[in-house]
Amino acid sequence: MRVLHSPDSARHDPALYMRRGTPIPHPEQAARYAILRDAALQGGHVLAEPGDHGLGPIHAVHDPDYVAFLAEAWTRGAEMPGIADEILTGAFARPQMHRKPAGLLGLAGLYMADTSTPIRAGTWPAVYGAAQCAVAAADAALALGQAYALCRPPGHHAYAESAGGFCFLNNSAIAAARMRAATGGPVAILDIDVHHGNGTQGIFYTRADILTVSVHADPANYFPFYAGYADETGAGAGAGFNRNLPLPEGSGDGPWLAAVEAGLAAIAARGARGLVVALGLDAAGDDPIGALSVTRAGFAGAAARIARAGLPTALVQEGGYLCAALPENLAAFLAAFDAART
Ligand code: OKP
Ligand code: ZN
Repeated sequence: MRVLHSPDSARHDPALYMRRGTPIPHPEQAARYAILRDAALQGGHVLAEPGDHGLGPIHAVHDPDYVAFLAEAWTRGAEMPGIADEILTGAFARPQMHRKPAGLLGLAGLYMADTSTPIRAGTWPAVYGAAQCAVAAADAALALGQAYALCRPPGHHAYAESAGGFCFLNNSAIAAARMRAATGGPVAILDIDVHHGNGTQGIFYTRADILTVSVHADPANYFPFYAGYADETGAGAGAGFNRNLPLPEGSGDGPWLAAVEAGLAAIAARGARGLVVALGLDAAGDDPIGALSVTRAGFAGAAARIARAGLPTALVQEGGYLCAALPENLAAFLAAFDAART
């Protein structure tokens, strides 16, 4: 398996995160990058850096003004008196509030959904490098059959013009748009992160050429709360091209793999020419913020089923947080995918 990774990923290292009123160490730590990279290396996979494909593939799914905000925010930090290591606000625009303020602090609340996405000195190089990995993995998947993008920070909660849920640029969406442009489409995204891929759903909700399918813990009492329900099936030209498969909290391998199979069946029925897997590993039973109970055998089973779909496949890293199972589950997934392809 070709592995695309960017050392700049480690330059975004958020410190704290407010969890239910208590500051805790941010779960999406820079250490995830080296842990996932080393797991891939020890699995015998071939590591490569992505090259620079520019802003074009990013602008294919994101608002240019939002992208410019991400790129420039840190260098405008002097506008925020008292700023230390992070640009972050506690005031957010509600849907009823439409004005775009000039100042940096207000822009942060316009372009972010929550307090989990601080912008630090190294944030833009990290998110840019992750997006480049997604682009290069899409290209490699079409050339070689499959590739894995070690994206960090993750992306599937980012909308066209907002960050949130640890995500800034939607790496999976960027990869899918790249595959759509190269193949003529249609292409599909199968999101198996434990959290619903709300940003990805939002980006493609009215499009029929990029099918979005997400398997996740029921959002009724779990992040991202406000999207991810089974009755969200797409709108306009995209009606019927979004599929959500929420599972009860605590579900294990059996129901999770059944949902993955249902997602793959929906993708096969649409004649997809390429597949992006939003590969969160936080459905694992011992993930520190997960809500399902998937085992290593479960991840291997999902990988084999996805590989056997026979599509050019870009695996794009999403969540999966620090625990002993994290590198084991990545190694098991990549090994099972390769085994099912040979
Ligand atoms: C990003 B990805 C914990 C709330 C968690 C943010 C979760 C972001 C997950 N009390 N809030 O999908 O793994
Ligand atoms: Zn997640």
